[in-house]
Parts: sequence; structure tokens; C-alpha cells
Amino acid sequence: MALQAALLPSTLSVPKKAGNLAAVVKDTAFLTVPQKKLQVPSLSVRAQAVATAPVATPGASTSTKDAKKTLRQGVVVITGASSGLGLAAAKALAETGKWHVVMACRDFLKAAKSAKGAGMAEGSYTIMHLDLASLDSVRQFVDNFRRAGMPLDSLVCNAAIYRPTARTPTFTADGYEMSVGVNHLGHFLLARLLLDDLQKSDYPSRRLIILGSITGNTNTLAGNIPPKAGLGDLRGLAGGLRGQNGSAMIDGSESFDGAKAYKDSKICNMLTMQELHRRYHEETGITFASLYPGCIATTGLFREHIPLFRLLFPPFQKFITKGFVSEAESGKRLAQVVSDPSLTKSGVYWSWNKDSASFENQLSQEASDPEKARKLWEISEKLVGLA
Ligand code: NDP
Ligand code: PMR
Repeated sequence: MALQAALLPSTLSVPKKAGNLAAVVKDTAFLTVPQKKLQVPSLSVRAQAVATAPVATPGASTSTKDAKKTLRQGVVVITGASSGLGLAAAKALAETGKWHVVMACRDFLKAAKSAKGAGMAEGSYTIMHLDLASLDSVRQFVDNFRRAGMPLDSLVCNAAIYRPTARTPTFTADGYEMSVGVNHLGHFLLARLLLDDLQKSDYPSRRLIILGSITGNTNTLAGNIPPKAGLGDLRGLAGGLRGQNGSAMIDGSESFDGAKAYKDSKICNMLTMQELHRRYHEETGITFASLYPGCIATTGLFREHIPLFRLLFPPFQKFITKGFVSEAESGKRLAQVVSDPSLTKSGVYWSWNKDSASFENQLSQEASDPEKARKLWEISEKLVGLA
């Protein structure tokens, strides 16, 4: 049966050749040339950042003579805001006028086109280059962001890649398997470096959000579709995730499975959020959260899947599992986690019910194991050069 064939992973997948991501790193390297302090917002186009014309100065309080001081516009950084959920959330937040969105993207021109195409108003966003497949690019992004002189009130670690048909690994600039390198390690370094900036913000509710997923949680039906997520004892990660004389998989498996690598990276995302909460919430007051936004079956995440899957996945999710959610709706959900005054609780994995009401969801045993989270934290610190 075509539907079953397209939706059942592993067995029917077509291996793809690796290598085009390395080209992306190379092609966009010029965008990271250090620049002078960026005036934000301004109309000038810089190699690594575009700030569109201002509607209000991000980070500046607004007040009128007689009226009481109003809340200043918040600044939110969203990684991977050039498509799908990230773009939809960027649009939803920018449209409120309460947020200036920093779109942290690897493909500068695509991000600019996407923002325009989505109808985002000039001045409501700034595009800055960030390639999570390079730890140098992450550090460069943090430098550029700081030089731009904006406060940081919310950070959303949203970007991800999914390589469901890959049977051989590709690697980041630092030599780590690509899915875990981008989805987890790049974000781990980014979040750690930007914690300082979040801490300095005077915004009333500062938040750090990392995207999770149902497919990383084996306490759900979706999480039990093979290949199942599982980090084992993290021996592959501890070995450097390099594939040569070791393993490219976190659990140390000899064979590479691109679909499992993505799901494993999502466990890492959810464990990292909880470890951040344990280590920093009380001391800093920052809210740490993760979420499953629903099945956004139409996004670019499935670009590497076989064409039959891409054709059948949206109707399958819409009419059979009923887990489907549109990009616009998912964007509103993520925007809620960024700014809704009722979602300030820290350490929560948010989900939405059939009426689109948010609730605190239960993570699987592995995705909420504090000992595993601590171990993951310590190994990740070493891999990104923080320990
Ligand atoms: P998309 O593919 O549409 O968006 C992913 C974004 O990540 C793109 O903007 C992409 O950039 C960016 N990206 C990829 N690699 C890098 C990199 N090396 N450096 C910087 N940015 C990069 O997917 P979704 O919108 O669906 O996914 C967004 C998040 O939502 C992910 O974390 C995913 O795990 C999560 N999620 C998605 C679900 C779904 O059903 N779609 C369900 C549950 C969670 P570019 O545009 O240049 O390719
Ligand atoms: Mg799944 C309630 C059932 C449900 C939900 C909510 C999802 C979400 N999926 C469900 C069920 C099933 N899926 C069933 C019964 C099958 C077998 C036919 C199935 C198959 C399937 C495949 C092959 N599903 C998938 C794939 C993917 O390649 C996607 C994936 O795992 O990406 C990592 C996927 C997804 N299903 C979901 C969601 C949200 C995804 C995208 C996953 C993500 O971003 O984490």
C-alpha cells in the first residue's frame, strides 16, 4: 500500500549522497566577515546583518509625557527563521508590534526573501547570519549580535535538519555528525553563550526555548514508529560523534541512521532545556521551555524525504492521525511560548490539545532522565569547547 510504504521509515528509504551542506558552509563564509558596530535598526545592509527600517527602536522604552511608562519592545532571536515554524513565529511576533525579531539564518538571501514574502513589515526584523553547522559561526553570531547593541529578551532554538533517508553521515565544520551537530551542539553553544545576555536583560519575562518533538518521546505512538529515539549510555557522543574509529550515532551504534539521529537530537534538545532549568532558573529567573508544536507536515523539514512521503504525509496527518497543524497555527503556538503571560512556568514541555489550548505535557522517561541530562551536558560542554 502506497501510503504505508511512504510513511514507514527505514525499509523503503533511498540513500542520498552527502556533501552539499559543506558547500553551504563554504558559500556563506563571506557573510561572517567581522564588521563595525551595527547601528540597529538602520537601513544599511551589512554583510552579516540586515536591519530593516525602524518602527520603534528595539530595546528602548517608550513613554509619553503624561502616560505611565509602557513596556519596551522585546527582542527575540529565532534560529532557522527562514522557513516553516521559525518564519511563522517570527511573523506572528513581529505583527504584534511588541517584538523585534532577529532572524538567525544560514542563508541570508533566503531569509530576506522569506520575510518579504511573508509580508513582515520593514523595521520589525533584523537578519543575522548563523550557521549552526559551524561552532565558529555560532561564536561569530554572538559577537555580531552583541555589537548590534540590542538587548536579548528571548531566544528560540528552532533550526533543525532531518536526513531521513541518509545511510551515511555527513559532518559539521567541527567534524560532528550533522543532525546532532546542528540541532543539538550548535544550539547548546549558542544557548550557553547567550545566557549572559538574557541575564542582563531588564525585560520582565525572559525566556529560552528549545524545540522538542513527539518523535523523540517514546511514551507516544508517534515516538514508537521505528527507528525509535534512544541515546543509550551516550558512548558515541562521548567518542566525538565522528564516525571514524567510533560512531556517528549518540548511542555508539556502528551503523548510521539519519532518522534516528534526528530523533536522538530532539531528546538532547528536551534534556538540555531541563538541565538549563535545573542549573539556572532559580538563580536567573529565566524561563526555560520546550514544546511540541503539532505535526507541521508541510514544512521544509521533510525536504530530504522521498517524494511519495512528501505527497502523502500531510493528508495522512490531517485525516488519519489528526495531528496536523498549519505553519501559521504552529507559529502562533511558538509565539505564545515566547510571550504569553500565562506561559511563564519554567522547565515545561508544552503541547496543545485538539482545541488548540496549551497544556504541560509529559516527557518520556529517557527525555526526562536527570542523570542523562547531566551527562549529556558535560559531554556537550567538552565538544563545543566550553570545558
Ligand atoms: P524547516 O526545515 O522549515 O525549518 C528549519 C530551519 O532550520 C530552516 O530555516 C533552515 O534553514 C534552518 N537550518 C537548517 N540547518 C541550519 C544550520 N546549519 N544553521 C542555521 N539554520 C539551519 O523545518 P520546521 O519549521 O518544520 O522545523 C522547525 C523546528 O520545529 C525544528 O526544531 C523541528 O525539529 C521542530 N518540529 C517540527 C515538526 C514538524 O512537524 N515539522 C514537529 C515537531 C518539531 P534554511 O531555510 O536555510 O534551510
Ligand atoms: Mg508520524 C498520533 C499519531 C502520530 C503523530 C502525532 C505523528 C507525528 N505521527 C503519528 C503516527 C504515525 N506516524 C504512524 C502510525 C506512522 C506509520 C504509518 C507514522 C509514520 C511517520 C514517518 C515515516 N511519522 C513520521 C515519519 C517521519 O519521517 C516523520 C519523522 O519522524 O520525522 C522525524 C514523522 C512524524 N510523525 C509525526 C511528526 C510530528 C513527525 C515529524 C517529526 C518531527 O519533527 O519530530
